[in-house]
Amino acid sequence: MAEEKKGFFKNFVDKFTGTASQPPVEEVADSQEKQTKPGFFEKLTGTAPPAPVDDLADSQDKPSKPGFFERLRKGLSKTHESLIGRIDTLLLGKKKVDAETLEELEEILVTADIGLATTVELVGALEQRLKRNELQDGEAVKNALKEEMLSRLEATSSILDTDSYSPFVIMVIGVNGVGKTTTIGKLASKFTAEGKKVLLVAADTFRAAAVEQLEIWGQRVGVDVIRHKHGADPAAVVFDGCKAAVARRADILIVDTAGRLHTKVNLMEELKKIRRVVNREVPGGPHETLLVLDAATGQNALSQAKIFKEAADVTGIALTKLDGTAKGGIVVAISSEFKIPVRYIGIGEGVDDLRDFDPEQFVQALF
Ligand SMILES: Nc1nc2c(ncn2[C@@H]2O[C@H](COP(=O)(O)OP(=O)(O)O)[C@@H](O)[C@H]2O)c(=O)[nH]1
Ligand SMILES: [Mg+2]
Repeated sequence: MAEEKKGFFKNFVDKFTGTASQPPVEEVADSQEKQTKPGFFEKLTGTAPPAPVDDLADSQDKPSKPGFFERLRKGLSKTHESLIGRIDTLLLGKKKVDAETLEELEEILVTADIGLATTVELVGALEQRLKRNELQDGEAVKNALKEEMLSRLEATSSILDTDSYSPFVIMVIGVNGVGKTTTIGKLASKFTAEGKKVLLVAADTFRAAAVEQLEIWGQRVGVDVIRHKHGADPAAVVFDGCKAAVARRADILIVDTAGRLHTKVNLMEELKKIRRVVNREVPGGPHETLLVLDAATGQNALSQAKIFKEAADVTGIALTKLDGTAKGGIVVAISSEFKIPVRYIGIGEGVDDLRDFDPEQFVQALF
């Protein structure tokens, strides 16, 4: 029976990724979990601790804490080294640029998680510029690359407007460990600070600790959490959450979901069921299906985007853990390959380590 399931699941993954060489999602999910070293809290509860209270205090903009741009730049420093560092070595001081230069640049981009399809596009655009004699020296190539990246990011970028519906329902999805619950906590804090009334729904009922983790975030940012017992039907919690959001006139309802793909073959069915319930209770909802991806997983994040996009109507992406990874180039790959806007980026575990994605700011910090 177990064998049969595995076979079915593998077919399912192959069907969605269109290739058998992609890592199966079970491995994807596993790798996510291995990435976060379990500390005492994790061992105790089987889940990750929310940010320490100090972080919350920090968010009240202590003068000593560097601004978001500085932290973004610092977070992206490994990506900067591996991508821009190598580009500089190739280009700086170059008096003459030719097809060979662009070939070498292509290799750097592919190995820096920009993704094959996007790299081919970017280099194609640079070749056009070369033909038009616009690339006189190395500096010009670097500037052109920056422009081409920015224009691709800007083409798909759009900030999430939560004012268009009330309650505005955000369904948060993604595999285990990518940072869904943490992102929800940060979002709840952000929206509350904007004066909005927020309500959270703990629909990851698969792990008791997951509900608890969301509740802790709720307490910290002063937002109510609708929950059921561990193991309850997620759709039933979502039903109650929607009812409560309407009755209490909440502006925003954020639904946390389970992501244990390797033990829940029918996860996609569960997500569809949740979606149907939301839609019945809140016309037009969910208004945003936010896929959370962990930047540190690089190409795995792309396979996850592919699977979820086809099965779950993803309308936006939150890219977490851009701090401390060399795989930040994945932002460009996701935006230009999937044409799904990156709404938010996460650069740390603290409550104020999440921001609206700003392509201009991102490219400035990266370069
Ligand atoms: N460094 C870093 N860690 C993050 C970020 N977002 C989430 N995390 C951590 O990733 C781990 C898993 O997060 P969690 O929200 O429980 O993931 P979930 O299983 O998708 O709900 C936790 O230890 C979080 O603190 C981020 O932007 N940067
Ligand atoms: Mg969670």
